Order: sequence, then structure tokens, then C-alpha cells
Amino acid sequence: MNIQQKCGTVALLGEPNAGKSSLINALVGCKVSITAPMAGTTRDAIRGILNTKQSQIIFVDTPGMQRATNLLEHKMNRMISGAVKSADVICFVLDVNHVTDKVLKKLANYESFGVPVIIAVTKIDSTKPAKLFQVLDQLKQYQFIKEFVPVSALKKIGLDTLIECLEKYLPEGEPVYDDTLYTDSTERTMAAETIREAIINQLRDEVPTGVKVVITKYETMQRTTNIDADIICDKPNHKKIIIGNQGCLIRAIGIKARQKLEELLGQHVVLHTYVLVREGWRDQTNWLQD
Ligand SMILES: Nc1nc2c(ncn2[C@@H]2O[C@H](COP(=O)(O)OP(=O)(O)OP(=O)(O)O)[C@@H](O)[C@H]2O)c(=O)[nH]1
Ligand SMILES: [Mg+2]
Repeated sequence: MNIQQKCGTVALLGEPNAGKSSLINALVGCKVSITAPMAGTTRDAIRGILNTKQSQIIFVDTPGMQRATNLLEHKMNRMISGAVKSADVICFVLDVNHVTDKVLKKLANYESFGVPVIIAVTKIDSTKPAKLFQVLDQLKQYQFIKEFVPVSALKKIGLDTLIECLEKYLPEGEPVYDDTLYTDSTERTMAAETIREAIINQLRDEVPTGVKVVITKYETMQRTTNIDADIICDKPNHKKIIIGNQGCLIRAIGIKARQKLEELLGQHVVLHTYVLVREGWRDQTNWLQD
């Protein structure tokens, strides 16, 4: 007999780089969403599923909230609104080191949504207790917020407390997903994201924000997965940067991505990457559709 009595969706919202994707990975206990030290890493609503004794929690990671300057960013903002509308609980992820008036103003907007809001004050491993207490004190003025939970995705602090707090506000219901699933992303999507993560972490500057990865071949054999991927960039000089001197960067990206893909898929991976230029793809609807 199934003893799980609750099931619901928790939207993880917050500023770019706040630590939302790191937190979903830590909560689910598996890598479901890519992370990087630069803002604007997550582009889609990524689902991570956690089964506890009492509940099935469907976490939705979202892109960081920002003012849109192109169609891609408009699409990302629509994704955030969609995640908010379908959420049973909002978990606002607040970087303890970046509590500004602007962030607090955005937070205050969630009062009108009529959904329980919980704040995960994250990255507490990177600050002194006095700073954390100061932030918690600042947050007390928002009486609509149900709970404040200090956490660290990096050091895995406060995760069980956060899960217990979220469970209190989930609706009763049967699990939606099979309990062996930890995400609803396909292997193909995860492969594209893994390659994009390798690019971002290799090129920590403006180039990755204009990069899209499209898987053109995904073939699973008995012991090997063959993957071909197009790396689409926005400008001809970005292509040069991604390839690097005598191909050194694209080689390093390929090696890193292949290692991660082999960990993810548990088998040998043959990866071929091709770098292409499609100027202005972030403003072209056909390129924004998968
Ligand atoms: N010290 C510390 N760093 C963290 C923690 N969580 C995330 N980070 C770092 O913060 C940076 C951003 O993390 P992400 O999880 O990618 O942030 P995000 O909110 O998903 O970012 P976007 O997708 O760009 O909106 C990365 O360098 C992480 O390693 C934490 O608990 N402690
Ligand atoms: Mg993210």
C-alpha cells in the first residue's frame, strides 16, 4: 500500500545566481539542473522529483528573474510566471550575501499570489552567523512568509528542515510520478544541458549567454551512446572564442562534457561537437522552439 499522503509542486524562484539550481540538486540528491558561477545559467523550468515517506515533492527550478532584453529572456520570464501559477508552494531562494531592496521588493510581490511562500536563505556556509541573523531579522517584516529556513546547498545544511517545512504546505494527493524517477527531463535534454554547462564553466564571460546546444544525433548502443551536438552561437567572434587557439577550448569542453555524460548515463559516450553561428538566434522564434 502506498503510504505517501501528499503530493505537490514547489517552485524555486529567486534572483539570477541565487543558488536555485544548486539547491534543487541538493534537495533531490541528483544532478537535475546545471549550475555555474555566472547569472543566467538556467533557461527552462526544470523538474526534480523527491520522494519522502510522507510525500512526493515536485520541485521546479526556474531561470533567475531579470529584465528581458531579447525574446529568449521574455520566454524565460514567461516560464517563471508559469511555474508560479502552477505551484502549490513558492520557495523563494535568497542568497544571504545579496539581500538588496530590489530583491525584497520582488519578494513582497508574492504576497498577492495566495500561495504559501517559504524562504530558503541560502549560501549560509559563506557568511558569518551575525550576517545571517541580520538577514533573518530584516525578513521578519514580511508577515505573509510562512517560514524562513537557512540552508547551504554546497555543505548540505538545513535541507531536511526545508523539506519538512515544505511538506506542511503541500496538498493531500497521490504521487504523480513513478518513484524511480528523479526528473522528467529526457536524456537528450540532459545531454544538451551538460554540454552547455561545460561551455559556461570553460568560458566564464559574456559568450555563453549567447550559446544554445542542439542534439542532432542521440544513439544508444549496447555499451556506448553516440551523441552529435551543434553548439549554436550568436556572433562569428564567439565561434572563434569557443573553438580557442588550435581548438584547445572546444577540446577541453568536449572532454569535460563527455566525462559528465558518462557519469550521467553510466556508459561509454562518443561525443562530436560542431560550432555554428546563427546571428540573433535569441530573437528568432524558430530557434527558441525545441
Ligand atoms: N558557497 C556557496 N555557494 C553556492 C551555494 N549554492 C550555490 N552556490 C554557488 O552559486 C553560484 C550560482 O549557483 P546556481 O545554482 O547556478 O544559481 P542559480 O540561481 O540557479 O542561477 P541562474 O540559473 O543563473 O539563475 C554557483 O557558483 C554555485 O556554486 C551554497 O550553498 N554555498
Ligand atoms: Mg539555475
